[in-house]
Amino acid sequence: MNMKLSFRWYGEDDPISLEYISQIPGMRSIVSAVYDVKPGEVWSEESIKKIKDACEARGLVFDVVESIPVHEDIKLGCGDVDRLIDVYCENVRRCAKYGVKCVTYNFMPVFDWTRTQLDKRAADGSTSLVMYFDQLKGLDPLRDDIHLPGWDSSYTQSEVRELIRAYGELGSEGLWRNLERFLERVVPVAEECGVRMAIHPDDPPYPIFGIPRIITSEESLDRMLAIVDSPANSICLCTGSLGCTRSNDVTAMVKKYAARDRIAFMHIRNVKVMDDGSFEERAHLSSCGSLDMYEIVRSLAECGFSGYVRPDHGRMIWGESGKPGYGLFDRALGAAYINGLFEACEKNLKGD
Ligand code: DNO
Repeated sequence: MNMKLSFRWYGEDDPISLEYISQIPGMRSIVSAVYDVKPGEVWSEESIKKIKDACEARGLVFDVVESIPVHEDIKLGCGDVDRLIDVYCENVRRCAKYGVKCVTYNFMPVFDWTRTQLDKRAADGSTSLVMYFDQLKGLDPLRDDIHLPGWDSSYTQSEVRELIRAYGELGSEGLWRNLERFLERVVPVAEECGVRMAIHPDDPPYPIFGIPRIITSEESLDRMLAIVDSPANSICLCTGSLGCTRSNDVTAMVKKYAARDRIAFMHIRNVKVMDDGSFEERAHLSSCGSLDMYEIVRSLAECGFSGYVRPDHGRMIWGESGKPGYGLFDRALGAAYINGLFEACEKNLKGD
């Protein structure tokens, strides 16, 4: 198969061992990060090498980083931005030195992905992450104490309010300007050291509580790719993030960006979009959600896609507990399904 199958591993503290991950058929790459420093700090070579060595000892390759987090001041365009971007570039160089080929990041203000519940029980007893608009209604972060799952709990409520105010003032055009400044500096460095930067779309791809979100649609991906026209400025195309709004045609997006060689990394998972626009994370199979996984994989195979793919968030099944979305069992089932789709599509194209 052309694509490189990968799995996210949260380092030594991850309850899922590299040994277990290596037992998933076809598994090749580990997606990880240095977790012992804060955003905006330099990653020690020792920490990077430790991940590499641990992976190699299990026959795996550490060649994808998710994420080198972008410091809030870079997104806000305040404080010591130039120095923080220098640090970012240095981290890209250091990762490259130890074999990393793809660096995933996002440009979401304050919070990464947002859901209203992480353990919604389905009729079959499995649990998954959901976003129900009903549960958001009436909440106002400027007034209420809100701790939505997935939100960085290190912020105090007053810091959150201050950030929301600052981003409100900055607006989406301001955020775009800061993304431009970031990419214009980082992409040439990535290019030089053989790394592809892969932006993760905003999840979900619409503003929440008035905080701007800019990487949400085909139009915005076109705009971001045009900032620096280079394969080193690419997309981490997350089907579940882009696919949780009906206005995105995920298959068409995969076709377009794979044909232009701008997808460095695929996050594959399925979501069921409900009538009111709320959504539930579901099993990977096409029939379980709103996305056609066969069409998505076929579009990749048709372009000879040779980038990285990982099964994204799984449900919790078979009594497993742990980090929501990141258990072993359902993600392993997702990996097996992804293998099957790629094998079938690639063989079909060869006329076997
Ligand atoms: C969620 C992930 C995201 C992703 C970051 C990339 O589980 O897909 O948190 O890692 O947005 O920077």
